[in-house]
Amino acid sequence: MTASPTQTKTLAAVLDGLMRRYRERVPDVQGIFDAMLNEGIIQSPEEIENDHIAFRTMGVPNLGIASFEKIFLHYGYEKRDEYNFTEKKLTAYWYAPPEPQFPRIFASELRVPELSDTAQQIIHRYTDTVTSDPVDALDLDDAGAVDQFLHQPLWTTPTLSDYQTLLAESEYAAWVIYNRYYLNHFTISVHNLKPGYSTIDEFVAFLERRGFRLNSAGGTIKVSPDGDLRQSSTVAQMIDAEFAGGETFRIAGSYVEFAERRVLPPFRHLPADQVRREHRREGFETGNADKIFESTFTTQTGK
Ligand code: OOG
Ligand code: NI
Repeated sequence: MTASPTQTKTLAAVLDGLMRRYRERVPDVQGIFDAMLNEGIIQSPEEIENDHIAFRTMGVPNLGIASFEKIFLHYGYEKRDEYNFTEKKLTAYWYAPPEPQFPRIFASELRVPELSDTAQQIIHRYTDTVTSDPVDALDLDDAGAVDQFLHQPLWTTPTLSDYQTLLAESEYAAWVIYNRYYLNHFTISVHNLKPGYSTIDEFVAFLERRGFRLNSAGGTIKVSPDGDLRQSSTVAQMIDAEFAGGETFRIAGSYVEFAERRVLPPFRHLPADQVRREHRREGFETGNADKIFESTFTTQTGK
């Protein structure tokens, strides 16, 4: 499917709104841009290719992927492969963009019915106030309305004690109950950067020299079994969250990811200047993603 010029324009505005708030919330984003500028890897942050962005959702009636995906399907995104994370009780899909200048989308959902009764009760206490699919009530052609929707509370602010009970059982549940649809990460494509920084190993070495904290779950660099999708991420930055009743607590916010997609075997003979997105490894990888989720988990943020 292709998007109309109006849809493309609305999509660009929605993505700009997401990125603006994300940059404010995650100081590492500007920090990494500054380090790349200072190192001469880029002349301007606009040169950076955004491989994908990611969202997390709560799998309950009227919400979850079935609701959330309608926004981006409307702009011409196409739903692709499904991924299952048994231990984390998550389901995810990726979505291909209508045009190659837009990022892919990775959207996941917590399978709430698999949680303990206590955790389910806590989640439903908040989400049951949503009695119809809120995306159905949105004018998806109005970028301002969509931007506001993605950054508005979908349910009341949780109490610290509910947050902590969820955190003990599912770090993902705790993240979503507070952070909702805030952009979880954006992803710098490293394979089109200049020589010396265009492999994940080189780029990670640069980030480590510059003192960025990287997620070490399953090793700093996550490699797909075919060897062609290589990913790393920062450890989520902490935000001072205010809970119901005014209590504050430092919790995990969002993080930054880095991805190298290697050229697929049938195209490896192509001269570098002829390699385009369709010649590289597509999609995602369950084994990599399983560890990248942990970028917001206490096991990483509390290191
Ligand atoms: C998503 C983790 C997975 C990827 O690229 O495989 C992921 C999340 O933390 O919500 O981003
Ligand atoms: Ni990702």
